[in-house]
Amino acid sequence: MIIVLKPECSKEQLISFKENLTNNYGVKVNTWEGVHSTVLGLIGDTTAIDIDYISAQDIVEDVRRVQEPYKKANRKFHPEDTVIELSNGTKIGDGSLVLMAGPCSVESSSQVCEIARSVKESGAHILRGGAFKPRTSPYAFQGLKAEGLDLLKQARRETGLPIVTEIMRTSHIDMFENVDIIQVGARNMQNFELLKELGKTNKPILLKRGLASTIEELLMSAEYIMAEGNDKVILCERGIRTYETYTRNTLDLSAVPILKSLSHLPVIVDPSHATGKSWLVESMSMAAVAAGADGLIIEVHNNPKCALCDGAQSLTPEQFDRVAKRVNGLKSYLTNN
Ligand SMILES: [Mn+2]
Repeated sequence: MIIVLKPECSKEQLISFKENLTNNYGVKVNTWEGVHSTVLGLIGDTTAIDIDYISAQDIVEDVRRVQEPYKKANRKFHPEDTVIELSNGTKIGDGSLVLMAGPCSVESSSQVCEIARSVKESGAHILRGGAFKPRTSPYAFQGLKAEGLDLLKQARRETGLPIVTEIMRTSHIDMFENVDIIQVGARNMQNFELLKELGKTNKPILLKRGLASTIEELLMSAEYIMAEGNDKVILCERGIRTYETYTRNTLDLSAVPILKSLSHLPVIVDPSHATGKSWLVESMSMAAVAAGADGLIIEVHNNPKCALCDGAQSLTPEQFDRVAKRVNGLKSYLTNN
């Protein structure tokens, strides 16, 4: 962290400010005294220093971080990739391509079980499905809730596929005890109380990027979970809101290599919510794999026209089968060349 002091800063103020920094944060302070102003360079772990507190000091002209404000999610302090292993042996982040597929919402036993069987046959490793749905309108279908969780577990019993589903509130954590991966949706990416509670569990957490969140904000949200002791975080790029209206969101594929370089956590891509259009899912899935994604999460419905949620972006089982074949083909080409 670099701090530029105002020209009028006195010797006494400088000494007491430096003492304050050393005593409170345990950092080493280097000082460069120029003709017009003095510059301080803080060496050590500055993650706990509140940049707003520093800039609020009368003698401070400017302050800038040169180190990322996250530590546990930071590749600098953890160079090896994090690999998350589920109880059935499925690994995420080990260099393979993990496919998560299933309906936006769980609607009925036959619906979710039929989709689970077909996506498994196409090579999916994990079944996705929403039981609690964060909908833009309070009048839209809100999900089957607890019954939806039971139906996901039924589909898991029938197919052996681990399940990933979204949590919306802290008080539901106990209900998610038997879920394999807990998803935090885009709208809850900065629900810090929820993140902290999930950090106290040992469940893998699929953390989606908020629709108006920066890459650094996503990593800071991962840091919230990890700071409580849970380092099993999977990052998910699902499109951000821009001025473009043709697609539901704008898929920020550059986030994939950037996140992989800044962090050791696995990164997956959701081409369904990123585009909102089923015909774009295949090309964006291919692009995500080429960009280095560790996996994809794709919405699949056995009858998209009648889906209670997100039908326009859902693939049919046949379309998913084609996408799975193409991304797996691309992945093996990239691995061997
Ligand atoms: Mn959806």
